[in-house]
Parts: sequence; C-alpha cells; structure tokens
Amino acid sequence: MLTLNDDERAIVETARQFADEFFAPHALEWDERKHFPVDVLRKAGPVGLGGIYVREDIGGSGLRRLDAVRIFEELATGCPTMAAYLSIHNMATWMIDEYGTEWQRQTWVQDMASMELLGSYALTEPGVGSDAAALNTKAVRDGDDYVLSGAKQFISGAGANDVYVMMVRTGGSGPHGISALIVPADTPGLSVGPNERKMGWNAQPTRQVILDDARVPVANRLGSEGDGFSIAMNGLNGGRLSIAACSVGGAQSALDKSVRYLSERQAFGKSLARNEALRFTLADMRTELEAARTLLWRAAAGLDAGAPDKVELCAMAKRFATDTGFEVANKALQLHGGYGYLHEYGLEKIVRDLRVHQILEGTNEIMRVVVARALTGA
Ligand code: FAD
Ligand code: 2MC
Repeated sequence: MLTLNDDERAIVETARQFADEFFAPHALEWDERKHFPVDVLRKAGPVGLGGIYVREDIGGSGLRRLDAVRIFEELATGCPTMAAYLSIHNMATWMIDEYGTEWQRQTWVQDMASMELLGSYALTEPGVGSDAAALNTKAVRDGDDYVLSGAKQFISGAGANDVYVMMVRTGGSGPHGISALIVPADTPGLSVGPNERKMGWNAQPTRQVILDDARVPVANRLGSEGDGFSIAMNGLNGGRLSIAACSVGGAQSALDKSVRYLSERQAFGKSLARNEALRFTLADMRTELEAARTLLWRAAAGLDAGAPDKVELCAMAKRFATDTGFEVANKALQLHGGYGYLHEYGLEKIVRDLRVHQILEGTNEIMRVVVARALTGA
C-alpha cells in the first residue's frame, strides 16, 4: 500500500500529466478572472477523471479511494481549485452510482462520468452548516412529485452545473427526516444567487440555490425516505479524503517551488538553500507533508476495506492533511520573501485556495467532534 506498483504509478502519472497540461498553465489567470473552465473540465471525462471510484459498467473508472487520493493530490499540483471541484463532482457521481436505481444510474451517472453533465452537492443552508441534521429545505409530496422550498448556501459549481445531489427534509426533525434527491439544474422554480466573492477557490463558482416550489419527481430520490442524511455522510467520508488530498497536492507544489527558489536566490554571499535555518524549514515541510500523505493513504485504505473506524480515519486525515497543507503552503510563501506575496509567483493563490479546505466538507472542529465522539462514545 505504501509503495506504488506499475499500474498505480501509471494512474498517478496520467493525473499529473493532465494537471501539467490543462491546469497549471492557466491556473493563475482563471483565479484572477474568476473563470470556471468548463471546457477544460469536459476533457477530464475521457481520461477517466469524472467517475474515478464509480463502477465501470456505467462508464466509471472503478478505482479505489486509495487511487482517488493519489489522483487528487496530482491534480491539485496544477490547480487546487479545479482539483477540488472535480472531487465534489466525483462525490456526487458516486452517490448516484452507489445509492441510485438502475434508471437513475443510466440517466445521470454515465453522463457525469464522461463530464457531459457537471454535478454539485447541496447540503449546507444559510442557517445550517455544521449542524447539518437540522436542515430546513422542505420537500412536500404531491402525487408523483416532491415540491421543494428553501435555500441551499455555498454550493460549489452552482449556476454552471447540470445536476445537484440535494439533501431535503421529507419528514420530521433530525437526521432521519432527511432524503437525498437528484435535482436537475433546469428545474422550474430553482434559481441561483450571485457568485460569492471569495478569498480563494476563485476558479469555481459558489452560489446560493433558491427553491421556490420546484417540482422534482419522486423517482429522483436516492434510497428510501429518511435515508438522505446517511447517504450525505457516506458521500462526505470519501469527499473529505479527496479534499484533503487536494491540500497535500497544493502544498507539495508550494514546497517544490520553494526548493527551486531557495536554490536560485542568493543572499549573504551564498544561495539561500545553503542557509541552515531555511534547510530545516524545508526538511520539516517535507516531513509533515509525508506524514499527512501517509495518514491519508491509511484512511483511504480503511474506507476501501469498510473498516469499522473508517469514519474517524477519514475525519482524522481530513483535519490533519488540510491543516498541514495550509501550514506548509504558508511557510512556502514566507520562504519566497516579498515575491511570495505577489500573484505571479503562485504562492499566495495556493495559500488562499487551501485555507478553505479547513472549513468546508466539515470544518476541522467538526472533524475533532467526530474523532472525540468515537473515542469517548459520547
Ligand atoms: P457554522 O456551522 O456556523 O460554524 C461556525 C464556527 O463554529 C466554525 O468554526 C465551526 O467549526 C464552529 N462549530 C460549529 N459547531 C461546532 C461544534 N459542535 N464544536 C466545535 N466547533 C463548532 N456546502 C455544501 O453543501 N456544498 C458545497 O458545495 C459547499 N461548498 C462550499 C464552498 C465554499 C467556498 C465554502 C466557504 C463553503 C462551502 N460549503 C458547501 C459549506 C461548508 O461545508 C460550510 O461552510 C461548513 O460546513 C461550515 O458551516 P458554516 O459555514 O455554517 O459554519
Ligand atoms: N458516515 C456515515 N454515517 C454517519 C456519518 C459518517 N461520517 N456521520 C454521521 N453518520 C450517521 C450516524 O451513524 C447516525 O446514524 P443512525 O442514526 O442511523 O445511528 C446518523 O448519521 C446521525 O449521526 P449523528 O447522531 O452523529 O448526528 P449529529 O447531528 O449529532 O452530528 C455531524 C453529525 C456533526 C457529524 C454531521 O452533521 C456533520 O458531519 N456535520 C458537518 C457538515 C458537513 O460536513 N458539511 C459539508 C457540506 S459539503 C461541502 O462543504 C462541499 C464543499 C461539497
């Protein structure tokens, strides 16, 4: 597990080539222009990046979570924001593949795996984030439809996507009153708010989604009524690993830039890479990233194996790798001196992009809640 065989290396190299060719050359410009490059995302389908851990009979790549985290790490070396959007799209696609009927799989998964349809995941609401089981968006049964009213907040990809996997309330309060629905983006009664102005993740849109008597067929429900919270959380277990992998990849590219920069930059009569204090900083960055990567692989293997502690492993890896990734990227910025603060060097973008990974897909405080509950049983 901890060393790659030839097949695993080939998968990683494909992802790296994709990142090098399609993400890296444009990442700074997309960030500056707040441009969501849908045309580039569509190219990810034919190389198997639209349904990485989706079954092969429907066009997925049928890979493990262990492969997925390695792939997202490589993609994020080119652009953490685009890698992160792909990770959310993959999570939504997997949820339909895993919990959907055959009709739902045929209708959506195939085209999502090929990236003809772009997916989003909609759990958070304006008044409900960490306490997700308290969500309020209502879905009232009317014949063969649900009628949706409410709002979702901070939805990645909204306004440019084709389909939402959306968690709504079909029953009483608490987690067991929640259902998961596949909601096409062109559903009448569904509208989106303005693109949020953010610190980072500028190359993908984040919008509110407003539901005003939006009708969705009951046939679009994943699983039974009341299964939605469990489906949402099971999607997030893997999602948390993928986001964490994006932090490791972004930070690795910041470290690589730092090694190059310190080797070239001269001060006090020698290259900065010969300065002992800075060498120790580089050594710690490498060590901490390797520790994060190792925990991530261990958690992914646990998720693949259905380990009894898979939820805590995913939470630990998400917390540790996103905190480590941010800190390593921030140190890399410091190592570049004033140039680290300039847009064109690419460091400040990585820091801005990685900061939000400590907040979304479950804040790092919530990750500690999950781990502490598992430890103490309460
Ligand atoms: P709150 O839940 O209000 O938390 C506020 C603070 O209190 C946080 O520091 C939190 O950690 C802390 N806190 C809360 N409860 C506890 C507790 N019990 N113990 C200790 N500390 C606690 N959501 C989606 O559904 N889909 C998306 O695509 C999506 N994309 C996003 C993209 C961006 C750029 C951002 C910023 C957010 C996105 N989110 C998305 C929402 C994200 O998941 C939430 O912001 C996050 O879960 C936190 O919820 P909140 O913002 O309501 O904060
Ligand atoms: N995996 C599988 N099942 C889970 C689970 C997980 N990670 N977490 C909870 N569950 C189950 C749990 O086992 C229980 O099942 P049952 O009632 O059948 O025994 C049920 O869900 C309810 O769980 P809790 O009793 O623990 O619910 P509670 O409300 O106390 O806390 C908490 C749940 C805080 C862990 C959850 O609300 C949470 O993870 N909050 C963070 C929200 C979040 O991650 N949002 C991310 C939005 S997406 C995003 O940001 C993107 C960028 C896409």
